[in-house]
Amino acid sequence: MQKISCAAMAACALVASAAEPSFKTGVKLNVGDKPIAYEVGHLVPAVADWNGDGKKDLIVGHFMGKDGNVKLFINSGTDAAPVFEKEQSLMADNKPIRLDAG
Ligand SMILES: [Ca+2]
Repeated sequence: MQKISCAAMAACALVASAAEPSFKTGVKLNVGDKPIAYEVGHLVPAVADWNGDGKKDLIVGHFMGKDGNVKLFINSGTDAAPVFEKEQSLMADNKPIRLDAG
């Protein structure tokens, strides 16, 4: 069994039914040639077309202790071969969004 670091983003393709799921080996998601990873904390990924250009972007909640924030990685590639741009902090009222953990 191959382990994937919990602090690094990885994508796995579902290759069976939801009733009997089976996954292909995960691949790390990169910005440029560097994996999307954080030294500490828990990552909660979601995929959505954030900017409405028809390509799926990556949104990541990053929780550390009692605090968390939300990062956005815009996809400038395609859905089949995404190219994620440098992270942006999601903002509200000109401040990074902060989330309470728990
Ligand atoms: Ca998009």
